[in-house]
Amino acid sequence: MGKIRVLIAKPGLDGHDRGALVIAQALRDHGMEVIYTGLRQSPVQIAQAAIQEDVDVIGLSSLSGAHKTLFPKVIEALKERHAADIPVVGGGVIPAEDIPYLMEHGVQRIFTSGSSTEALATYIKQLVNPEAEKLKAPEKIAHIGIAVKQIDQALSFYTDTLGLELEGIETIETEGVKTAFLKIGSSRIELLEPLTTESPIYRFLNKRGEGIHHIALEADELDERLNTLKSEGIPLINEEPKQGAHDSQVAFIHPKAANGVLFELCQHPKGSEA
Ligand code: B12
Repeated sequence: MGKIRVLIAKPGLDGHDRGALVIAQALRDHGMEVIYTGLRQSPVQIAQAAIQEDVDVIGLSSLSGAHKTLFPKVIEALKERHAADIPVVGGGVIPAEDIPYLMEHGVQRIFTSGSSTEALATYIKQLVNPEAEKLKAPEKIAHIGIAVKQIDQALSFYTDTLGLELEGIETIETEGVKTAFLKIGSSRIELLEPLTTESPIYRFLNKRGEGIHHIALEADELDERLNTLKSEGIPLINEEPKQGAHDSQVAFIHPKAANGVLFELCQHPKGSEA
């Protein structure tokens, strides 16, 4: 397959072209051929340029607030010219509540300020070449980890008050923790008690007190997933999987990637999970 060809276009009458230029350069750095239309292009001009240049993708940038009018007009103009198969993505200053409207009107995806250009490049490669391996989104919450001082004291709330079933107690020496798993539907609550002062749970309790420590997502193909996250510049606590409870392989994503929430990716041996 040759180089991916992208048209970056700036519809509208405003002069905000920094974002479009940043994106154009980033995609070039990822080996794509980028054609930039320049400022103040009408939807029809954009559609014509995309067809003439035979691009694989169109990227629209808008900071003027007119995206709800302009983006669907570009898609209309493509349809009128029998070029509706060229996918359109967008970015700029776009309030979250406008995104569903734009998707309903045919925009494939919106990248707003702060979004990583690595993630955009990966997305475009997959959009243009869907046969390329795509990792599935995690399908369920494997467990929610709660840091407690002592499992023996904490347990009765979960078993007696909430009526959850205690599945088992397990010690994870490498982490210096004792864990109790309580089943809730097909997910679990994991109580975590520190066994040593070196344990991350000990440090957490000292700093923040008892409470939610992490959310674990069931995620297969963990090695590949970590590589993808790394290539997208997502900060990881573990770049390689390590041993978790129940013979699982786990890795933690740094909370600064996720609004202060510590996420664990957790892969169980095939066939072992309910
Ligand atoms: C810099 C700036 C300007 C500069 C523009 C310089 C230039 N050549 O671009 C100047 C000073 C000229 C300017 C002028 C005006 N501005 Co101004 N400006 C900004 C500001 C502060 C930053 C925009 C920016 O460059 N960000 C940096 C770039 C890299 O980020 P970005 O564009 O968001 O791009 C990222 C993503 O959005 C995404 N992305 C962007 N495009 C695309 C495209 C694709 C395909 C993809 C996948 C992703 C993607 O990826 C990028 C990287 O992460 C914003 C406020 C803000 N915080 O956004 C206001 C802002 C855009 N401006 C605004 C306004 C109102 C104006 C003026 C009308 C002010 C005035 N009354 O004169 C004038 C208009 C002048 C004109 N003729 O157009 C408003 C727009 C309001 C709205 N949307 O409803 C904003 C939002 C400020 C505000 N909060 O009110 N502005």
